[in-house]
Amino acid sequence: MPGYDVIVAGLGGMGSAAVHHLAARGHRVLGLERFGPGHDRGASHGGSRITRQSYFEGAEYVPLLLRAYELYDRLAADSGRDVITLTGGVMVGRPESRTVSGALASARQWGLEHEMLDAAELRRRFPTMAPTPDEVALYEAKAGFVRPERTVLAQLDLATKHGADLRFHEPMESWEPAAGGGVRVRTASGEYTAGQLVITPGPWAPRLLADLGVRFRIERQVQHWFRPRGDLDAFLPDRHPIYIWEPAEGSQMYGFPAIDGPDGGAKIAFFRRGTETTPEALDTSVHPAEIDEMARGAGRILPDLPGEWLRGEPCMYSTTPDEHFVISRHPAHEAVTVACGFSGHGFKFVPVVGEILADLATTGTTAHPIDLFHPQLRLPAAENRRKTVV
Ligand code: PYC
Repeated sequence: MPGYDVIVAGLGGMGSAAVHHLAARGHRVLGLERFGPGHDRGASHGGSRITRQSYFEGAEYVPLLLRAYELYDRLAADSGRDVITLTGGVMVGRPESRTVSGALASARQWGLEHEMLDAAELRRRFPTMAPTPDEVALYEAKAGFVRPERTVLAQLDLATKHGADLRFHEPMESWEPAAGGGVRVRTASGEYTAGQLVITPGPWAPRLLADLGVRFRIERQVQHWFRPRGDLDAFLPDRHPIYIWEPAEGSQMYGFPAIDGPDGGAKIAFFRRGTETTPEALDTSVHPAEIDEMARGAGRILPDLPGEWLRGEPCMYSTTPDEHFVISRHPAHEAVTVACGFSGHGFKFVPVVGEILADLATTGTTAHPIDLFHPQLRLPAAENRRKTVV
């Protein structure tokens, strides 16, 4: 009999969710992680990640989001940690922009509560914001933010309480199918066997999952914190929503209220302005030209935000060509399940991905709708993108 029912390789957002759900269901679980618990070497750090239900990336994501909201609430209750806060959120751009039209299409399709605001009404409700006259916003009261580090630590704690064996600073070096079924996994410290392996590699996907046939692009993305000038209180979470903004003349930006009080600043970043990197080559400095570019972008949409730059932190997106996730049983290996390529919009799904991975690893299937995420059944990238815009 193998040593474990399931081994999970990689304990960032998705892997920590998988060990939590597997252990809570009573399976014998080993979790392996290259760094320490709640580390900042992937895409599960930075204090906040957006959550929202009206989803411009595709209406197919909405059922998963609804379940993720339930599971975040349950995680908060079970762990006693504050992992999700709803502040409301606005998706801003011209009516025909992907951000606005895609969010509106998904809200209509699923009957999600939302309001459409013209530029004057957006400015009236949120005086920090400076839309151009032709910009509109979809406002959603149920948007907000989740806390990535707290979420990972809560899931790891609960997994341990349910009996999972979690080993840090011990990455999976290789794996192979075991003679009688299942898998054999090697690390620098030993060799382990299990009936199933779940690989949640984050930016190590190109190396660990090269055989999936997906071209992952690992992107360095910088998150910036600014102390706004003017009325600091206007940036606090009881008055300020999260936002994703697609200016006609520039790159999509996203940001948060000052969630840790005025001294912590308010976080803002470009959504897709990354440079290609590898985990080993990641440049962890933030350069003056990047700060200037972010300050200019922020100044266009929130004129008071770029008062004083406080700090910046790079993270790594693992992006697929169509920006849809990869979640499935490995097409060539019955005993392996994979979850990767979250393309910068995955953290809000963390607990439901854990539930899906536990389903796939233990039964080979899931009731959740995940056809979009199969590495080989997906539509060509161009068609996938078209599906999200109406
Ligand atoms: O997941 O909503 C999101 C998001 C927006 C920008 C970066 N991530």
